[in-house]
Amino acid sequence: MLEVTTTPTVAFSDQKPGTSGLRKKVKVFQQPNYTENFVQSIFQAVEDGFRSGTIVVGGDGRYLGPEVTQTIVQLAAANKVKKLIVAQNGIMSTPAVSHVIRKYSADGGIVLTASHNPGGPDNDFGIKYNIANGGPAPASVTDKIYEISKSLSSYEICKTLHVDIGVIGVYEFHVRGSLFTVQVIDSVADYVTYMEEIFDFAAINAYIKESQLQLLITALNGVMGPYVKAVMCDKLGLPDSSALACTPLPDFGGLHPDPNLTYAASLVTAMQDGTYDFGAAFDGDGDRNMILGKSAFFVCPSDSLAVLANHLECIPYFRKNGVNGFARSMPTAAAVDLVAKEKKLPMYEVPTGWKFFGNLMDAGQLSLCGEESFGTGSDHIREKDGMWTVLAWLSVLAHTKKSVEQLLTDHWKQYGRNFFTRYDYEACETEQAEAMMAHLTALVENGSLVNQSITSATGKMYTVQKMDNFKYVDPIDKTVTSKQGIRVILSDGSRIVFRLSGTGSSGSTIRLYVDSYEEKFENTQLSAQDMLAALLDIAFQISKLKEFTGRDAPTVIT
Ligand code: VG1
Ligand code: CO
Repeated sequence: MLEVTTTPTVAFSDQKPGTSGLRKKVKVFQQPNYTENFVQSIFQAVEDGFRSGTIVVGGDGRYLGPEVTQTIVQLAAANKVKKLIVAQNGIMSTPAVSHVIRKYSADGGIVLTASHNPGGPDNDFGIKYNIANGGPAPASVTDKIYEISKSLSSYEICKTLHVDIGVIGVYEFHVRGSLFTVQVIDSVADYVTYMEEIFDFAAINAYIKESQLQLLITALNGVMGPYVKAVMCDKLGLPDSSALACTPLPDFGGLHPDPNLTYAASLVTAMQDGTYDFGAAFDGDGDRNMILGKSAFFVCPSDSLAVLANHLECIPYFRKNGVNGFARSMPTAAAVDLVAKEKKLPMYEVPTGWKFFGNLMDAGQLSLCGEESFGTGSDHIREKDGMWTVLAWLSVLAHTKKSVEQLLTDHWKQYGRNFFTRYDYEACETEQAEAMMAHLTALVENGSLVNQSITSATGKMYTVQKMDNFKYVDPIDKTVTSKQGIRVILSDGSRIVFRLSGTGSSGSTIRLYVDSYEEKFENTQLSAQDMLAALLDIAFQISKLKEFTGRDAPTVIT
């Protein structure tokens, strides 16, 4: 019988989960009791919801993950959780955690990740709670966790309990007169089996062979390494030399594991000479993706979503289950909306963050969704899914026998093109960023810009049609989520959006999104940079971003 100790603690005031879990510097999580307090708050918040008392624990392999996994095991045992399903070595991608929760009918999961944020002793760590549907906990749950964390005075722990999470197996312990089980599983096997049910691997394989398709994939030293090996190398015959950075490293080898043109520049460079036809990168925890065509032809995530929406018949899963509807986060360009209209399917616009898609999926109203932040996924799980997106693209290539670029060009011919860009101003002074948002909020409230014409430095004139702060009413449970981003809608349908990031770990990150639609095919061939220059200038004029923050240029452009 293992001993449970009730350990006195002092509450922390900063454990409020953001867009996707609690993300802080590693040093913050290393403070005495900081991690224990937050995990204890999770267990107390979800206690009533346990059906069988099974919780899945996985993570992206980043620094601090193994220690925190042991702490979770010790806290879970003491908090009367019946069973933990733990990923071998703590490594399980975010989409795989979602799948395992669903497959084993677990009550929830804890994902140890700060996703696309850098890792290592001086960088970020994160803890995210997922509910029984496999998706990120909604605000009702994270608010409860936060409330408990603010007044926590003790936690329950089995300090002497240790499990070797490097070895697959079932471990049983007696705690407080009942059985506590830890099952260590191979995190990749279940996921691969599921992908084989969703996609036609034989067809993809045959196409790769007959067209001699050259692929190049990078895991950016994140959690996806083993998944790339298992799916791309073992099942689809990718040579090891085409699977880059596939060893998960605690600090991601110093990389910023974010699949975009800035942080995955190594992939872009390697593809520029045209040797490869298809490239992809994933983020630290494997839920994001970037898709590139030959010569590093960039697929904008908003377009990726629209092209997939237009071709779901290429994927056996959708041929079997049908397609119920599409959704995107508010800042995502509206390319997919046009596909929904053409196919006469419901279209939903939700706030930023994957948690908002779950209810629609559970209610059978949503099949495919995405975010501009390199996230795409379907109702096969309740997280965005990087590998799924790559397999979806390969299915479309195999079915249509078109190149990535041809698919995009044909799409723009049929639907027109939504030019889109996002400017990130990372680690701004919080006071300055908040002052800018307050200035924009005042403009929304006083309506002074509506019907006003503004001329850009390039000489193009726009008229403001509407300005608001995005508010979402969940169609299923009617929960209201307000203040999700300032939108400036212009009379030609173009859009400017401002919001503050909810995933950063220092200062405030301002995100500026612009989106402009072109119907004429000749115009769809122009460069996104040229097409959006005027709109960006209008955005700076309205927001006074440069004046408020002193920043002349963004830190990242996607
Ligand atoms: C960002 C993205 C958002 C995404 C979230 C989590 O949030 O904008 O679209 O869902 O990261 O992605 P924010 O609040 O920083 O804008 V992941 O892959 O980091 O879990
Ligand atoms: Co991620």
